[in-house]
Amino acid sequence: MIILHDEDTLLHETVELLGSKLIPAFESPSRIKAIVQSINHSGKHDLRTITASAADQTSAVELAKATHSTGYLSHIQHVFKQWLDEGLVEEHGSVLPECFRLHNTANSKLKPPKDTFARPGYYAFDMSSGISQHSWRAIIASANLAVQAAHLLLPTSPTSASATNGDETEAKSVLALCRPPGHHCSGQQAGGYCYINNIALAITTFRHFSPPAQKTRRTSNPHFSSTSRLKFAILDLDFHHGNGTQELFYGDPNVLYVSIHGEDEFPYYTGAASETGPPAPDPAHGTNLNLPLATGSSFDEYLRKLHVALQAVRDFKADYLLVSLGFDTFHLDPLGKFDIRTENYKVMGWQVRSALRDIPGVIALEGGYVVDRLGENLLNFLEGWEI
Ligand code: Q9C
Ligand code: ZN
Repeated sequence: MIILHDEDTLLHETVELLGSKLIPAFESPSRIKAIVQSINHSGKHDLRTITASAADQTSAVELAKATHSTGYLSHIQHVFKQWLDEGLVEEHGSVLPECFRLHNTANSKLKPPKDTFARPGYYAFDMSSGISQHSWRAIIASANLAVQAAHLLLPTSPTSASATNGDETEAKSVLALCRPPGHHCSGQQAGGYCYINNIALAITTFRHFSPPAQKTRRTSNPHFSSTSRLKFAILDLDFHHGNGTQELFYGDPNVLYVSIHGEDEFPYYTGAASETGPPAPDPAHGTNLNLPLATGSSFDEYLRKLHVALQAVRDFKADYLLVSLGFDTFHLDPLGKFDIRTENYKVMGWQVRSALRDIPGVIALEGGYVVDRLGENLLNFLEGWEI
């Protein structure tokens, strides 16, 4: 597997509340360090450590504007320095929100507060979205990894890994070691450790940089015109529902979002099976599939949902697959509640890949918080994938 990593992703280091105690965030730089160490030790994969150039960073920000508002991006970039200058945070501290935007009949068009201290609450939906001194660099490096992974799969890219391996049915895939993760974040609210939706940037990259011939594709479906836009299927395997990704593509008939996640868990307000896209006859009806799974579920129960998910992805006939890969489904995870073991990830990887072998895919890392088991869990998933 081609695996992309950028050391700048280690620069983001923040805190969160555990009950009423402020602790170092579970989403920590040590996660990526542990994964990289395991990959190196295995000697098995094509690990490419890259550094986003100034041009890459500019390009990632431009691509991010298709997903996030400029006010939001500017806030994430500058808020730490503004807090520092106003004495609201110490050099090694974190910016955290206080008062979230609230439903309000009198003023439906809420503007960001003028008060520097109040602004983080406008641009976040929870308190697991702190911003430290160098967070922005890590956030952009993380997004750039997803962008570069997409570039490697584009048919015309000079650095292309090429769409296939020579064998027509064997499409390439690239894993991006994204950190911070992305699937909880949509237009202009950080949350759940996410700031930029990395998967969405990969999709924007495919759309923006595909050669004209691929931008529109022929379809055999007589109900649509002879050409349609590129189609994408997102398979979200993180323990948590990817509310941000769902929100971004809910009305998009060319993007299928499928998620298996803990029922009634964070982020609490989304992820129900009833969320199937806009009502018919909207063309996006049916392009959202939530498969909530009871907490405590076994791997057998998980596999049953996975088969439903994979069948939906197959039926959608996407041009590209995006996998939001989280290891917080692990039985020991502090934030997850499924009974999934290390060896199960090999089966999981094999199941996904054997069902979707013909679709080129970007795999982006999301959650997973048992740091000293992350490496082996990921290696098992990849081993299954590459059988
Ligand atoms: N303070 C991902 O797995 N809640 N995000 C933490 C402890 C946030 C999970 C509760 C969980 C976010 C990408
Ligand atoms: Zn998660």
